[in-house]
Amino acid sequence: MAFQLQSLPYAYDALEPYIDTLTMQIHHDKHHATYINNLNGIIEKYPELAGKSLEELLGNINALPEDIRTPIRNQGGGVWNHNIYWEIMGPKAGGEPKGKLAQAIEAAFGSLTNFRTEFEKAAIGRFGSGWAWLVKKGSGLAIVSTANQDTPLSDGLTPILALDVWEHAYYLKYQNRRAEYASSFWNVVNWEAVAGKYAAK
Ligand code: MN3
Repeated sequence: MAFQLQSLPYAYDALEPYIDTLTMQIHHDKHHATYINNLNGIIEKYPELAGKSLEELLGNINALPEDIRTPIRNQGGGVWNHNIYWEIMGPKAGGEPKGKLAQAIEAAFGSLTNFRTEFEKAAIGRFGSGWAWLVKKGSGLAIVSTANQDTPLSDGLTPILALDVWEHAYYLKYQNRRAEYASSFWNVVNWEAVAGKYAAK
């Protein structure tokens, strides 16, 4: 069965004023949808890959036929990365993580404030297009950034928080001010969703 575009778990205007409605419409309905269509176009030509999950495809890219490794990394990554990005945001969100996740962040980064600073640095410092991530790494947490639609899944890491820093994610509202977009992001982070991903597996 072909991959389906995951619906936004909230309305297009739910993240206002931090992420604007038009950006959400174009980002989800055009950009994300295009990755889905392109990915399905690739899989169609390789029936042996049909039925594999994105995690299976992206977690072991070198097992794929050589000519589709880069296309799957780009298009499959584009699908998976946006799925988690929508999932970890929400309306009336923000605030602080609680419980075990809060403890793990403190253990890895010293404090929540320090974590935010380091995460924003990863987002701002990514040259060109890409992502900033909080990932499970071994028994702890780490911040990484990836280029383009590369995903930490391909490095054996488990992402639990994602920030899209492609210009399409923020340019209509923030123009060249990526730092402002990154610091506004904390107002829409759904920490319960992040904690759910932290607790999984
Ligand atoms: Mn995007």
